[in-house]
Amino acid sequence: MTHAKSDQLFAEALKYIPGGVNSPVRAFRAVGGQPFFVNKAKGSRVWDVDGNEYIDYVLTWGPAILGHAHPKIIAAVKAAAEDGTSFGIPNPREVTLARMICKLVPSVQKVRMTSSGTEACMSVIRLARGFTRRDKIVKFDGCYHGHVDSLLVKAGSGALTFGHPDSAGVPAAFTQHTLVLPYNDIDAVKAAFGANKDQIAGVIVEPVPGNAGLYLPKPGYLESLRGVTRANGALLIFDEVMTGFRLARGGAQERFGITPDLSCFGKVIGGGLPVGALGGRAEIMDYLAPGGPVYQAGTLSGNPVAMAAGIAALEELSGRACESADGKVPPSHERSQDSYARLEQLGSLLEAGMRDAARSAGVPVQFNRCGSMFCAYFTGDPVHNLADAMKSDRDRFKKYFHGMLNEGIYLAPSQFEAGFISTAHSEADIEKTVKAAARVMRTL
Ligand code: HOZ
Repeated sequence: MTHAKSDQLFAEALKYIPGGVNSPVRAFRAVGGQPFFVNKAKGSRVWDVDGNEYIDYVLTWGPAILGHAHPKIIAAVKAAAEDGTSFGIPNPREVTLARMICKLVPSVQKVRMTSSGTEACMSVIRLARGFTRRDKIVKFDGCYHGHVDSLLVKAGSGALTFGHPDSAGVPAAFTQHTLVLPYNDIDAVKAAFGANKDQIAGVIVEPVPGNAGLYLPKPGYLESLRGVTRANGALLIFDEVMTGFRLARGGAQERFGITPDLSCFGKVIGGGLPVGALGGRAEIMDYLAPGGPVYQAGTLSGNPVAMAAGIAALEELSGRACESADGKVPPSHERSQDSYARLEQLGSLLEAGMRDAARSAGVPVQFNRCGSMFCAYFTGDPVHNLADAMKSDRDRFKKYFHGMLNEGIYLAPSQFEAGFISTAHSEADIEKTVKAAARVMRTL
């Protein structure tokens, strides 16, 4: 595999772009080597500028749940762009996407669009504080809620990957109201509420944390979070930027049967264009300006082209369910071979194959999976939180990453990111991936 053209472009990029990239984890620094440059993506594949083809499990970090360049999304984007790329005044597509989200996610009665998941998380924190008139926010170590100042404390994703989970440039005063607790430890949450009576505005959590690899909530954990927040007059905020419309039609909250007060979305909701959103109970959402005192705004929020892509993606994922006359959407598990059943099927095939590959190679691997999200940790111990994730052998991960890349399989270039499967992946893709993993694992 040659990367001459990518290397040349990266050398040029380094001259004009800090680190040569517009988002740090893309730089490959956690795994060594240099990033490749992509100029085409279709279905489950991406092609780099040197003509190499990869089966893609990064999927633009989650959004491409239908695979790359889905024809319905491309058609919707083209049609919307023909009518104008931005109006800065209400457009009908905003209403359509908002109505779809409210139907698909019952905890969301009203929704405000943003242009990224980071913005959604930034605004949701302000809203929670404004609504409760309390200042403190609980977050969990290893969870990442975008590059929001007050939440860049023990953060996951690139912040963790590059060893700056508490970013430089964030004044200590900006994070003094952020309480950071270990995930999956409900006693720690109870203790925090005990020590900060009537001061905690809300608890923000990735219901299935996907920014320190991937680990799942222990049975009863999310239910307990719901109970403790409610008992203390605090809001439960689900950051579903990764899990929304991915782990089920109604996100992790549908999959685990929890009703948060507020939720943040991004990635899948934009069909590959920049869209984020925050939503929740109407009485809380109405605290946002212009009706309420909590200010929030955005020039490109509700952008018609981005809305068109999001509508097409959710329509394709949900079938006619979004538009049903009675407005009721059956939970995904009650529907037969739909997108989510397909993703589950592909996910379990990958999980079984990867576990087999590790077992026969004699390499200790924890293959964590939830629906179409996954992560392989190189440790013999189960991974339930950041401390467990940190036990993974990262040198082994690097070799695994490059071994897979050489086999034409593109995984996230960091131990602390999740992998994603799309409906465009095939059984043959999974089989090829598992066979490659079996070969690579024997070399670790
Ligand atoms: N925040 C993304 C990973 N959790 C990375 C985004 C990117 O580098 O494009």
